[in-house]
Amino acid sequence: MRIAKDMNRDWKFLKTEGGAWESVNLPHTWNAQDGANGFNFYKGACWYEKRFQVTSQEEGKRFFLEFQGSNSVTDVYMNGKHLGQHRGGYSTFRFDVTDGLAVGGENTLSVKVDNTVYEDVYPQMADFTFYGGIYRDVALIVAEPVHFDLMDHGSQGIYITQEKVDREKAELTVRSRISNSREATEKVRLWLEVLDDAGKTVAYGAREVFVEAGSTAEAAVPLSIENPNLWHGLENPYLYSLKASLASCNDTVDEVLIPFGVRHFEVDAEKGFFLNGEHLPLHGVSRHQDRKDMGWAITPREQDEDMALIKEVGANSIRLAHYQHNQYFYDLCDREGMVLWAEIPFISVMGKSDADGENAKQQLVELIRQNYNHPSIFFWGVQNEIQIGGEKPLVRQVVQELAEIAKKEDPNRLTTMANVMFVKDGDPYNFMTDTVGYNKYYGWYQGQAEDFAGWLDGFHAANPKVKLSISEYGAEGIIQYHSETPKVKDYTEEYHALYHETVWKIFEARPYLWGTYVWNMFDFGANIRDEGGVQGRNNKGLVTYDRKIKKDAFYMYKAHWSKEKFVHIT
Ligand code: GCB
Repeated sequence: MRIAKDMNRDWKFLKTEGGAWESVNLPHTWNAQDGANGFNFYKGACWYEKRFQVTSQEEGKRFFLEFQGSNSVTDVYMNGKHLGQHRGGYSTFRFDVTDGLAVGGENTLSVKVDNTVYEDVYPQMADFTFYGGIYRDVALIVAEPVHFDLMDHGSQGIYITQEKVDREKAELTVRSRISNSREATEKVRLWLEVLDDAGKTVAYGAREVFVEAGSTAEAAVPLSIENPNLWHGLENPYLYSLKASLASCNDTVDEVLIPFGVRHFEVDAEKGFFLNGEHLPLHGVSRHQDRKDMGWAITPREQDEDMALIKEVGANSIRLAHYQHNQYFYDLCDREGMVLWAEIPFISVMGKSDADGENAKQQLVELIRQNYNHPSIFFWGVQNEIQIGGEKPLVRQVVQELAEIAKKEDPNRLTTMANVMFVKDGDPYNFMTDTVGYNKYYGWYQGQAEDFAGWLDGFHAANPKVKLSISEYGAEGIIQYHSETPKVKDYTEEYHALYHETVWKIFEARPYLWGTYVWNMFDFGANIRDEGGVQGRNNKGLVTYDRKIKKDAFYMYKAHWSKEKFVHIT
């Protein structure tokens, strides 16, 4: 049976050539302090090293090293041998380290991580700090020679497709990839069982699969759940579990448990978002993954705290900007009932020497395969404000290809993207994805908050078939600044609150908007910024960077969105 060994402790870290090694534990970033202090933070290649033992009882197993996120170009060496490189800072990646591992002895794992900006690794230019380091968990997975595939773009090797779901029945297809590293063909028995939340079996299926020596085979098994309990957002985030196991010669050799939920949904260009046939206006916030003095090297404690604040404000949807977040957070969203927009960091610009956006495509495939089974995800976002100006037809083509890849990987979810102001109304670009979002900043970067009404109605009248959302809107609000007569762009907490109150009224009266996403739930580190005298930070959050202070606008949304009862004092 497989086991995952925690590899987070007792690393050595070296920042600069010729410098001193220091002891660290993961998650770790070398920019925890300098990353939020203005324009200069350390970008370059740093080294991590860890020694560990593998006991002789583990002879004959397969070993995989799993990194859940390391920013952004990572080279892995085992006992001096280069195992490979991963480009991209947000997805899980694994290396099969079996060959060259000293079983019954000590091993040295060396990892070079580089957060230099490369032209072909996304993102290159964006309004957030690119914290360097192995900032998520590392594990050593020890598996039997026959196991569910661990090498398919960092996925679990098991994909649950919801073919057709309604109140009477959920028809599923479970596609399993099975790997055999033995030197002979193996006959394995694949056993799939769906358990309800009380652990009772509600569906099952089995298959015999022949897996040739040194290869991977796939098996698709249909399963159906009668009268399913539907996953229904905050109201009923009901989860089943899929227990998938493999037996060879009657011995169970691998087993995984995958939580999942069943639901159906659609977006209507006039009426908005529907979950299980019921209208559900998406009251959304965006979230970045960093925290003051920690950067991206956060732990479950910070993730839980973020979720508690998002629930408190009453949001039912999150845009996880602008990259793949930690698996822990997607699991949390499944359990809490958040409707998610998940996206890749294809932001602002395509590298001049990048011919076809290869790295964006790779990150999209990783995002989808790694997160395929999360019921909370409804939208795959393929780009954010990527510049498609006249001389850049190639960028349009790459966006089109990304949308096609997302559909091919996952025909059952909707594609989306976050456009910037300069996409013209009526532009066919608006139809490359199933739905679109616009990042709009009336009342901050241009005009007045009230201007939203005219723009929205004009856009909707000119493009009645576009399924429209507001993927970002917001204003800076710095808690040290106050005014009794707040004005546009004065950075005060009062203007921030007034802006949101004005804009929210406009959105609420327009049911054709399928979702709206406050930019941002939390202030975040943005090294390029110098806003209102605060260097290195974007202050558009409803809550401060350290999560200690909820701004006035937080309470405004809480009053509108939350079901919590308010006491009116007269
Ligand atoms: C945007 C970007 C986001 C920025 C935001 C802002 O449109 O997508 O990454 O942080 O504007 O605050 O300017």
